[in-house]
Amino acid sequence: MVAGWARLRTAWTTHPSRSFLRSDRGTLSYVELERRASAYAGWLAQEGLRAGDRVAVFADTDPDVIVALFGHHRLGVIHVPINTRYQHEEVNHILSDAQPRLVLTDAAHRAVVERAMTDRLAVKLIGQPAPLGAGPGPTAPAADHPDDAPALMIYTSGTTAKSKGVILPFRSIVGNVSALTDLWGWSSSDRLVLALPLFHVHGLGIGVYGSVLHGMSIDLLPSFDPARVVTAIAEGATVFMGVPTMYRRLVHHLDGDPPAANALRAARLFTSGSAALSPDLFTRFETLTGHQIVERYGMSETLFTLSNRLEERRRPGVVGRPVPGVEARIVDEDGRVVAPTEVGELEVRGGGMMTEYWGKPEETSASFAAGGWFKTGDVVRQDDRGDFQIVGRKSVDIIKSGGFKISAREIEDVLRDHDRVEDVAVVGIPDPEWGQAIVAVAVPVGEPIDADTLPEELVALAAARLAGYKKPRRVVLTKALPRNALGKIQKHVLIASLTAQP
Ligand code: MCA
Ligand code: AMP
Repeated sequence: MVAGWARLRTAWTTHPSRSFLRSDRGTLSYVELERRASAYAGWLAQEGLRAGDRVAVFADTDPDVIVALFGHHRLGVIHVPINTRYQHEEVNHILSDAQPRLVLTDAAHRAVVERAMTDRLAVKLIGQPAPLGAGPGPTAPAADHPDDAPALMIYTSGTTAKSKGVILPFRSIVGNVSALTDLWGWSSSDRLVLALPLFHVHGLGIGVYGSVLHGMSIDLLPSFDPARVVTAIAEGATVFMGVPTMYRRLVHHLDGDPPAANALRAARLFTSGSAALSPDLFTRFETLTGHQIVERYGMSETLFTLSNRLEERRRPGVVGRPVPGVEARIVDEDGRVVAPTEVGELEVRGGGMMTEYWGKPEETSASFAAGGWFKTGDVVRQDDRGDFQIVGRKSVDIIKSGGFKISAREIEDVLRDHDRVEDVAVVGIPDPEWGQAIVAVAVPVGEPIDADTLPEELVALAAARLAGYKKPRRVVLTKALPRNALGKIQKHVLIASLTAQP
């Protein structure tokens, strides 16, 4: 079976008469997708772009973002989506690192791009006037790409301050997404409600590629809205994918609207990923809709690694077994493989593996153990049936809020710029809505003062420089941070004391 580019290319040209997408901006068939992607790729080629060049996309969810993706694939240009919540410093880091030839943006984000740019870069408004227009123009014959050619570069946070570009080749994306969606029984009679952002692999990877690989159609929502999810399903959509925060809001909505809960019974499949789905939420959703959410686990670097099986009764808190093509093992602190029921770090191989962190050979090789095993940093165990449970993460410096991965150090670096901050630690504490909520613990220069305004100033500082979801939800002032004998901040101690006194 062809694993990579050719399979994707065949998939999106095999169903010309089918509807590909419904959105607030109208509908798009597979044939229109092909025509517009080809016209856009022709324009890019005329502008001198070649395979391996990068194009960054910093724009809200829109059909044109998907047209751009397939235009990039036709030419072999690497598609670099940027989180639309980012502010100029965060965007500047990505543009400096990825060195794209072109940035596609929309009216709402253009000012941020222009403020972010250090070098002169071509910037175009997505969808207008020429690049993504449906009008006549040169078209590009789809080039043949090796399966290992890079298709996507996804920026993700690690334990260090700056995000890294994960390079994903066609082989990994197509092989792994089709393996996962085959497990889930996706077929051309399914219709996906897609309300996840198009800049991460959950929405873009499973949502867009998965649909195309099966000739499915997508109801594309501009953002997550429980009422619109219900309407889409009432109108015939069959599949919904979300992060746990979305399910929490959906359950809240359905609690007050029994007919809506009933409408969801008609759907075929609900899946959750990107963060832990609490057993309570799983059960409440099943009670309301009759559906057992299929939970799965993944990572930008490895794509989709573990999933519940459709045919098996799901148990809350369990993320299932390796997706076909993926190998998984559990290792101890010294990298020795442990018995499956012991707790240890999850390492994975095969499947949707990245090829590298862009321009970072040392960090790339440090992230793999001998034999090509990727060190996920997630702490897991297998139950007696061989199913995996995610127990936690090795590093307290990585926080997951609402499905977004956040580096504690990036926030600390910003807060440290306040001239009254002597020391600061950022941690994630358990939170029912977001999974984890960001709390900053700061030591002010000198003594804390009565009615200190430092907490509000620190929140404002973070809000001015970082994406809104990285803003501390709470700031606590203290005289000193707990440190061990080597002087390292004991974040576990902080988390324990903050969790004890909400
Ligand atoms: C929004 N806010 C948040 C978050 N999102 N706060 C903490 N964490 C968040 N994730 C804050 C905003 O800053 C704002 O606060 C307030 O919530 C309302 O903002 P709004 O934009 O209206 O929020 P929203 O549109 O309702 O967003 C919530 C959301 C969103 C829909 C759940 O966070 C989301 O789309 N999450 C999905 C992320 C995702 O796709 N992850 C997949 C990664 P203020 O006004 O005070 O600033 S891929 C992955 O993890 C792997 C590979 C995998 O396995 O899937
Ligand atoms: P990202 O870098 O955004 O791709 O996030 C990947 C991380 O999300 C993983 O390393 C896990 O920590 C977390 N994650 C993804 N899926 C799940 C899940 N089903 N349960 C718990 N954590 C998850």
